[in-house]
Amino acid sequence: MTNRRSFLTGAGAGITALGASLVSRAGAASLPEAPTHTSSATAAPLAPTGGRPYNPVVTLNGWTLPWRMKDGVKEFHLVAEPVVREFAPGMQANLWGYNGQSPGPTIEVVEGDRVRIFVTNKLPEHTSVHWHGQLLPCGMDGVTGLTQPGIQPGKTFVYEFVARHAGTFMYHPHADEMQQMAMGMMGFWVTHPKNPRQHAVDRDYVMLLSSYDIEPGSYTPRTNTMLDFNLWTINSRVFPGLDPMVARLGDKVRIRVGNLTMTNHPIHLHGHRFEVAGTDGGWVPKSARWPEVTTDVAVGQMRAIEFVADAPGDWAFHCHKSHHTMNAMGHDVPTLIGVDHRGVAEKINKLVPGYMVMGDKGGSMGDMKMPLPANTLPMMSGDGPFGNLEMGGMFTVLKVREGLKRGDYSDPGWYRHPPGTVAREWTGDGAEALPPAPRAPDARPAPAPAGQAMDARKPGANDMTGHEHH
Ligand SMILES: [Cu+2]
Repeated sequence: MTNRRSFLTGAGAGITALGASLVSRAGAASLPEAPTHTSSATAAPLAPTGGRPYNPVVTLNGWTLPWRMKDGVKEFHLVAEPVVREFAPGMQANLWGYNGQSPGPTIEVVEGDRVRIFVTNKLPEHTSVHWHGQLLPCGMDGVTGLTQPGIQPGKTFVYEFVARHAGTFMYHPHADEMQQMAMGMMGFWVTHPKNPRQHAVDRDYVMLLSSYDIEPGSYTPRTNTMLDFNLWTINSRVFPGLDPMVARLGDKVRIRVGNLTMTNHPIHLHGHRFEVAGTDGGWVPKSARWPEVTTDVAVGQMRAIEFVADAPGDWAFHCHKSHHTMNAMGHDVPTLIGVDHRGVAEKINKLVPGYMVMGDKGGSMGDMKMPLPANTLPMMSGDGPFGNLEMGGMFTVLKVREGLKRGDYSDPGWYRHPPGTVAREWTGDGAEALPPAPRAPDARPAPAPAGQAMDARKPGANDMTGHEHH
């Protein structure tokens, strides 16, 4: 049972170390509402309904958790539970999350706020919530076995602490982590500065990176996969299921990216230069920032990038690992560039109807229409104004436009390029021939010596692209 008086009086310099504790039956009657959200559209920023003012963030294809003020304390109610999340139209997954969704709702508070979070466990096993990056009493840190017992199924725990410093944090279980995080249990936490003019930006996007291993046609992630995931997600969505990020020309934009996958993600933005303005440790001093176009977000890290959206257009924003901008498919496919398949497909088709030749001219699959199992997504897809984008996974578009309204996040459609500013086919100008393209010396392989036959190489089981000599 929580002693609220000692919590409130201890909220200043020396915080009374109260552990996360079970809510009593009497206390449960006065629990704050636990709103749920099932739409996978981006919710409008949630303006503060009380307390100190702040500029709310936008959770891409997600939402912010409403709260209530009780005796000067901001109260939130998280419910850990199984959820169904649409990754993109055409594919849904059985995940675990909070309040109807994975990731859970974003929690937004202000530096100095006293915060109370009720956590109800509707999962079939115990859980806990760790508040990644927060400076808090040890007993509120949410590590099962170390700082608290697990929250058993059906039970509600309460966490109480003061949001001591402004910044960007995450929350996730510290209980059966391998299963629970692989099932999508995570959320974002933003503590706004006391002074809303400090670190002020016009648009503030937040996103969590997570990864899943879901066999095409099935619905539940394989949770013991360590590295070989096949769905790389932003807020448990994949392109083309991700909304664009919208900015008005000249807006100052912040994008906060947290990584709760098992590998690093070099996050890359086209057409702009940005600075890393914050980490989950706090704000980076101005003198310590430098210009970047890609920043690596390592496992368990958050990076807040900031830039001025000074270039109109539709700019790609994505993880630079090319396998992370693809959707589900096996990776045990040999490289077949340069192999002549003519005639082979017809023969195989007699044995295996529907067989198709892939990869002999490269890997482009944008225009291939493959029959897919019921619940999966094409590997590379997304229709753009010039055809198929051949992208999936951790990819979306930053749309910078002149004359948008402040706070208008609706999709402005595709960019209309000024005449003469789009790459085009060269058809000659009638007067000059195409200038010769210089070639690197010895760029072509030497012809085989006369009399020596070129024999085909049998690929070994583990070596599909190596160079063996016969
Ligand atoms: Cu990546």
